Amino acid sequence: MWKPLFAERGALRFITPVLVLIALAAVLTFACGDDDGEERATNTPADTVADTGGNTGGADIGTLTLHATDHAFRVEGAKRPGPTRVVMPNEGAYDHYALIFKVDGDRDADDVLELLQLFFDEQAMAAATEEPEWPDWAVWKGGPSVLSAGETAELIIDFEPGRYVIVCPMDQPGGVMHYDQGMVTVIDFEGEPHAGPMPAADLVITGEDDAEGASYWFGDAPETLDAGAHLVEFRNDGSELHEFVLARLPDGMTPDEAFEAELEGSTWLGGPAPFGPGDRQLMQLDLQPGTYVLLCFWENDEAVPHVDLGMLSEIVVE
Ligand SMILES: [Cu+2]
Repeated sequence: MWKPLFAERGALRFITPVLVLIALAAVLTFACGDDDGEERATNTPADTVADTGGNTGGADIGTLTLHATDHAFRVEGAKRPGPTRVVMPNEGAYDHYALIFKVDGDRDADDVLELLQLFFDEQAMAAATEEPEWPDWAVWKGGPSVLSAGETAELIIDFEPGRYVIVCPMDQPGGVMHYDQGMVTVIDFEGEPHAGPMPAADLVITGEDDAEGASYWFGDAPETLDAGAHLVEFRNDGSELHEFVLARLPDGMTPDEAFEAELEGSTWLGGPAPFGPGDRQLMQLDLQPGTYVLLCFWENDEAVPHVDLGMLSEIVVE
């Protein structure tokens, strides 16, 4: 299985950056959007928003905006199937996350919350006599992973028609999961699909493994990149789920120093959350100079996170 962010790395424990205290005052003035955290889709051609970013040319791509607030998603835009730009501005004071599941049409948000409770609750897991099996009706479909306050993530995801449940599995502050505080939304992607095509990325990074649970790595991750805009394709060429969590380290810090500090002070950029073999998600990045790390916290059968088994790349942006 997998824990949203808390993963042992030897003696180290990755923790999410603590809340930005300065932003606390600001959050009080935020309009919180819908209180029940759920907006149903309306499917009209107007959902096709003019394509403004990236090198997508004249492609027919939807735009879905997931405003992340403390603690709700406010959803705007395209809910038709096909290639869709998923834009998540983190407008809250805390880190947020948009973990996407494709679910059977007769399932709802409560079914997913019940499932997550079973898998993420350490007491429930400890009490279980054997590890519960993840059901077929909920498929991991990536989405922007942990994203620091004030940052915006932009992925391009090809949605098959059907129902999706999106949750935030963060728990700052106080240890209550954001999805239990209203940060959950259900979207039915239906109607005439966006024709696409998916844009061509200028860089492909793969998630790979030896299919024996022993060795994991990111394929073709560059050691250096030029600053500026990059459209990156993250592709799962492995045999199990992988994720592509991306963080920029604090200025002047080496990766060793950053891990020593449990990545505190890093800027989380919302790289794709776990998705399955054969699948891919694109990400529009605007990189500033610095040192970045790409990480996968999915766990092998022995509950060792992939990051401990090689799934860690450093990228220096110049
Ligand atoms: Cu992995």
